[in-house]
Amino acid sequence: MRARHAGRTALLVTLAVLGLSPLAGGTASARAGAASGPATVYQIEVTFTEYSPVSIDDCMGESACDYAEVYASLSAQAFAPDNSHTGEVRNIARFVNPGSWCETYPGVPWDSGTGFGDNCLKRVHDTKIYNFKDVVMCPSTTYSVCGGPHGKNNHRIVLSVRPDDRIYTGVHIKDYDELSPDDDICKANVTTEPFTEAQLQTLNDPLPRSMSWWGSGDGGCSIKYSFKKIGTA
Ligand SMILES: [Ca+2]
Ligand SMILES: [Ca+2]
Repeated sequence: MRARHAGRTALLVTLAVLGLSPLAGGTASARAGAASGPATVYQIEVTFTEYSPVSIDDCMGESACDYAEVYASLSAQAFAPDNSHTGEVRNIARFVNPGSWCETYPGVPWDSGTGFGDNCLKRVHDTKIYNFKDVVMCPSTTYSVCGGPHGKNNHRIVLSVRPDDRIYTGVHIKDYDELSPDDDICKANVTTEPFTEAQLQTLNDPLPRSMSWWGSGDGGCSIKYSFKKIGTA
């Protein structure tokens, strides 16, 4: 769906091979349109910067109230005007069969290294600030499985964005509970307005953007992220 100029290009090539002019009988405006060509594709880097748990309330059994054991999925997508979209996902621990304490109760530290903490629940404390660059995440296109190995500094997603596209950025974090269904403690997401070509040409956030979510008595979140144009394709 994204190659929306391919058919036109193929037609022009075919006509050229046949020695025919696609402009025969055309108007000046038609010629101008044909000369403009496909829209430039901008490579926009979405960086997930910080996560801060807010008002965590996780009193279960012997657990304290102000920390949680989490797994998560982060997503950045470029949406075309027809709502077709392309993008990537980063996953922390796992949504399918979560609950692995991985030796350390309850959950491993946020910055546990690759290999030790890949699929383990991460322990986060209320109001502290956690950098997404420090947590091992795996790349994917879905929340449910990994598409590659876990690693730190895996907090950036590069999107191919055209003029009039919007960018969706979302973070879903869940708190694992042994004795009750897991709690949503972050479902923050923002979709931008359509970008103009001029905006895409100079896109480089001087400060991180922010989004927050508060949807239950179990906790909420504050998330920081940023956009930067790194090239064209
Ligand atoms: Ca809970
Ligand atoms: Ca919990």
